Amino acid sequence: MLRLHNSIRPAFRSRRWAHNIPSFSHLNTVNEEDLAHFSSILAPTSILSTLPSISTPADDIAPYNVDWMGKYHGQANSVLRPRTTQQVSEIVKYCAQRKIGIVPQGGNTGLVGGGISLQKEIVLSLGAMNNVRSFDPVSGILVADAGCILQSLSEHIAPHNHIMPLDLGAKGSCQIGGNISTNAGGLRLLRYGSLHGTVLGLEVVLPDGTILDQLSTLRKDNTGYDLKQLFIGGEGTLGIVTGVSILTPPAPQATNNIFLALPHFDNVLPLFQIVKRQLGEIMSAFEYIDRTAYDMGLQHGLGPLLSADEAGGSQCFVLVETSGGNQDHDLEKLNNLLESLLTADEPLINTGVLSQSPTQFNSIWALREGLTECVQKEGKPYKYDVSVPLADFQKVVDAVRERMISKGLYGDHAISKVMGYGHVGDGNLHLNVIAKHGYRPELEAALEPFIYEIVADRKGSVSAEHGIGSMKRDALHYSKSDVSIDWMRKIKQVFDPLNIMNPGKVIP
Ligand code: FAD
Ligand code: 2HG
Ligand code: ZN
Repeated sequence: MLRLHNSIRPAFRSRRWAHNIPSFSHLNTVNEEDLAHFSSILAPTSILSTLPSISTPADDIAPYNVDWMGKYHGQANSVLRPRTTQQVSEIVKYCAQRKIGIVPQGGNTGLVGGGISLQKEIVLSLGAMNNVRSFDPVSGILVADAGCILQSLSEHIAPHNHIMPLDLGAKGSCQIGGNISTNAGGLRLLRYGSLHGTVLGLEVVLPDGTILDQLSTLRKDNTGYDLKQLFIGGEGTLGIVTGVSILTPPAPQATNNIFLALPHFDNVLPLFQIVKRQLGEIMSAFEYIDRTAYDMGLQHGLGPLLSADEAGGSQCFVLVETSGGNQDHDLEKLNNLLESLLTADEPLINTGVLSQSPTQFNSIWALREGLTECVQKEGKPYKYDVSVPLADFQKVVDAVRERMISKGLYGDHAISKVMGYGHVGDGNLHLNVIAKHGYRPELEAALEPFIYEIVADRKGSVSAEHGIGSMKRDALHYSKSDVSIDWMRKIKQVFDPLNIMNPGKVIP
């Protein structure tokens, strides 16, 4: 019989857990008169609406009303696609007068339901604002419209030997404005830090339509409160980011990666210490994949990076990337690392592979980056993006699986897989719980607040990098004190007293 480990069982039951339905009685729904006004601001092709005067086909508006996972379904009857900051400002000014709720939407790849309207708020999509405003190859400072797709920005600066300071599996669809609004972490955070450090300036349309121009390109600017920080991770609740100034690092001269198979999860921590010590400044990523996630990846055509024999007997896997200045020097370090790991008296790894070509380098990354899409093919995912002490990563995953077993909810009829992967280097676990045949209230009730309580017991965070959105609004107090939430409310009130900007998101 499988039992919860005592060490991981939540110590308390929260009496505050409830999904509250936000009241939107203060807001008006978009009507024909509003559409007529929007038509005076925007070109006809920039307005989509199910109302008779526009009659956009349902299929064309549907993608704006459902999130990437198919978990959150919106009810917006109209979508606006402005091309300029001035247009955004005029739209917002009008919405403030008319008390129409606005949901800013970027690439719609968010994983917490933040970019989907909850009732009938209008969707303001930034996708048509996609110009690079300037790039200085000497300083590496890029200024761009918020709707630029992350990958296209990478491609724009690549010929100048620079890279974006963030990289994520959604790079082909997510927008820099969405990245900033969610304070996305991703695969390069270990090396280049968070957007709170790399974003130098923002242009934001505030909830009354005022344009806040803080599009600074200064590295140093200590002139009072740094307002832009509020919009980084603000999830569209304080304003609409329309322009971005961001510091991009020079492309590393040499990048390599290795993929390691570990006999046991307990080896991850000592391995992390050794890898950090031996690779020093060239280590740029340390990513974790548990056995369930690895096997799922293989089933969906990722890899194999190791033969079945080599991978057999391994409980988990680690991807290490180096980014340095000298290929020979970096390879020597990596080879020495692998040799010392494999010849140790009590080896921490079963085996490992070092990529020998750009193709192999990419296929090692493809396994890690492709997991989110594989999960999606397996069923409907409940995603918990948590910060917990590294030593607890696997215990948390096991505890959740055991809970579902104990409730009779584990198996193809309900939860078919529970797995963990993520950014070990950042203490960020992606716990994915797959409902094979779709979302069901009793599955969610078994998972929440159970998981949030485990996280709170460990003084972790219920959102390491994906944000709060509507999914975790009522779980915010597991990671933030009442005093913090109170001050968040006060800040929201200062910026958005009418509560029109992404209402019902983030703030409980
Ligand atoms: P959307 O999903 O459109 O919006 C997200 C939130 O930001 C919403 O609340 C929305 O209202 C707001 N918003 C969007 N644009 C603006 C704007 N211009 N102004 C104000 N508010 C705005 N996240 C990570 O942190 N790390 C990862 O490694 C990672 N990998 C991912 C991999 C995949 C395959 C997928 C599908 C998602 C991944 N994510 C990851 C989730 C991540 O949050 C998003 O991919 C990304 O940052 C959101 O950008 P977006 O343009 O799609 O924003
Ligand atoms: C990642 O790190 C993303 O791959 C997505 O943050 C995480 O699929 C997930 O849960
Ligand atoms: Zn992640």
